Amino acid sequence: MAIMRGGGFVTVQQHIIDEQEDNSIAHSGEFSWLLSAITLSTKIIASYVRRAGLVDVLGEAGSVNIQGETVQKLDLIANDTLKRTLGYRGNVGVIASEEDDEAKVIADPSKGKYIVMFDPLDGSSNIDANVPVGTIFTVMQRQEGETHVDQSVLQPGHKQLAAGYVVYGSSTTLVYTTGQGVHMFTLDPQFGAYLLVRENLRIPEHVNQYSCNEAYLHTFPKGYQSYLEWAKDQEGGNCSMRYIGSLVADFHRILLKGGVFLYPPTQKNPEGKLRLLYEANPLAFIAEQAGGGASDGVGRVLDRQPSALHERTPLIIGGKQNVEEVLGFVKKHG
Ligand code: AHM
Ligand code: MG
Repeated sequence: MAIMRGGGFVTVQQHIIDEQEDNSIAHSGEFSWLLSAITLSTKIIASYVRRAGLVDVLGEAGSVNIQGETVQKLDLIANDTLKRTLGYRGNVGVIASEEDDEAKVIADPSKGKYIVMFDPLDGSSNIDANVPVGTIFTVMQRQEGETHVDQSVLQPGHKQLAAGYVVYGSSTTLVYTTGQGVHMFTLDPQFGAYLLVRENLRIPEHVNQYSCNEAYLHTFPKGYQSYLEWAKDQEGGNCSMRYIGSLVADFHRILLKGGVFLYPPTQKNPEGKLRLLYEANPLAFIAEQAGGGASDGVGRVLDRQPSALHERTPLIIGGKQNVEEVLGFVKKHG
């Protein structure tokens, strides 16, 4: 149910404005202005997702992105939509996307002081099968005295000012943090507004459920294999597994119900598959803000210094105790 305040609904813009005064990005009104570009984009993307099958948006676009992945038509629509709306916000200086080779400068540093990075349509290989997909985004401050934009985007995740995602599922849901808890909104399709439904979400500390593509098990490092073997024997065999194959949807379930998501290094992706800057970092920020944890198997995701825009990382993310359990095995067995 939508949460009412003073007899009225709370929209996402209103919620940001109401955030405490010591939060500079939220209080300045700038984040509200910037986020309104993202919410507008996600409403447009949601409308395409809802009509998939009726309009010509399903299937492959006939190209491959810089990461060697087949681009779907909806990937392009989502990417263009975000770039177009963010481009009209004067305070956005740099944008970087999973679908583009390089970060793009759209305003000089005196005006465009924010960097926005995004995965426009996470899990897009699932779209033809009507499985939830999503948009993940993060906002950072542009570095002072920036000499080259590529360097400016390579900041560790603990410097994020705000992060969030939208899941296009049975409903369209927005989750965001500016470092003051994690808040969730549902898009009311009748009003076209995101309305507050949960505030200060907390990931359960421990739930006996994991989320992992075990088809690659034989190529995981020993520590991950040992954890998965051990987990199945816990609590009298009452361990379960859920894997959607859209990171944003798997993470959203964990945020609400607990458990742990793992994408270890594999033979095919020795550095891990997921991208550090616009997949792992925003979700790690949200996980920590909700009392959970996120590790790359060595240390905290948010402390990792990126060296490339499309850098990949292994990812262990979810309930605090769940993540520590996995790390115990990874640190012991490698
Ligand atoms: P993408 O759709 O943005 O390229 O993201 C990669 C996706 C994630 O959403 C998901 O967790 C993962 O790839 C699934 O990979 P796999 O099919 O190897 O299990
Ligand atoms: Mg993705």
